[in-house]
Amino acid sequence: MSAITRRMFMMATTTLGVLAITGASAMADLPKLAQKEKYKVGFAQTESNNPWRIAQTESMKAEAEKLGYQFVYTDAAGSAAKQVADVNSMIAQGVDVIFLAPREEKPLIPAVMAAKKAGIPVILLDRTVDPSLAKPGVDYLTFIGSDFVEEGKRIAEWLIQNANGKTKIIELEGTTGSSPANDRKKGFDDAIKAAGGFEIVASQSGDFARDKGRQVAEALLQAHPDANVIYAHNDEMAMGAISAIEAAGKVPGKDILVLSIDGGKEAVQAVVDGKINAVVECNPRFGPKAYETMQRYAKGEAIEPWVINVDKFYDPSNAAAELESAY
Ligand code: GYE
Repeated sequence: MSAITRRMFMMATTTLGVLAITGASAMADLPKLAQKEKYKVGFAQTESNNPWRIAQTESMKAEAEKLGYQFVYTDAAGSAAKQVADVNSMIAQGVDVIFLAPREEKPLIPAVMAAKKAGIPVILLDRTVDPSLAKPGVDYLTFIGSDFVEEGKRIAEWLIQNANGKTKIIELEGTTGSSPANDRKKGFDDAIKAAGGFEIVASQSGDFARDKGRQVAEALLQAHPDANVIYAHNDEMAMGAISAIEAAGKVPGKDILVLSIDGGKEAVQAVVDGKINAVVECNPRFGPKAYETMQRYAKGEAIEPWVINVDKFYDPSNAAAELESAY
């Protein structure tokens, strides 16, 4: 390299460094997306074993149909390995964009990188990937989803205000290695520790699933008969926990407080019925925002690294009034 070209190269790298910080032009690395009337979009779903997932798929599909887009859909049935294969098959089918709900933070990195290499923009939906291994605006376009740390913190704050002497907590974690499980735990645990006077007597994964949640809650209630709070990382496990509490001859919502995240209709109804004490919403209706973000990118707009979904909060003060609008 001559002195001049070396100097120019150094200037370019410094400029790139600065641009990377400003965000917008960091997107230089990303695959481009042409402006078109109709797109062929791929949605790589992680599993379909709960109402949240089914509502999300429905929203993605219905909105694609409304726009006249071709919708390529896969369901990884709870397997990260299958989800990587699903993304590869979408690449082979030449979709314009891949919407990916990554089951776990690390195992889906190869899928994100393969799409980037193939020149197909990826938008992460509802869960994200390990930020030290893949970055928004560089390896994938953006993450659309909730602030899970905040969700955990909001539930903890409700408990801190309304515990009434109930301080022994069982935590039912979501899928191990998934971003909502990691972050809902962090947000809740940190706030509870900072408040003082509470004890998390057990914290175990129920894999975001109802029956697993019920089984884990049953075992943990037996091992910790003095537990009087159950915090579940999603509604499905909270509903499972309610069955476990009732099977133990106790009253959910009274003897044992039940806290949840998702805010589907069944859970909001359980708040009305007094079986769940508080729920943070995590709305699965992603369709409109997903395609709008894609279109903004095609138009050449700078896309923010995180398109944040704003969550509602349900407790006895508003559950009855909000029931109709819950998904
Ligand atoms: O809370 C849960 C689902 O990733 C935000 O995954 C999502 C979570 C949601 O299976 O019910």
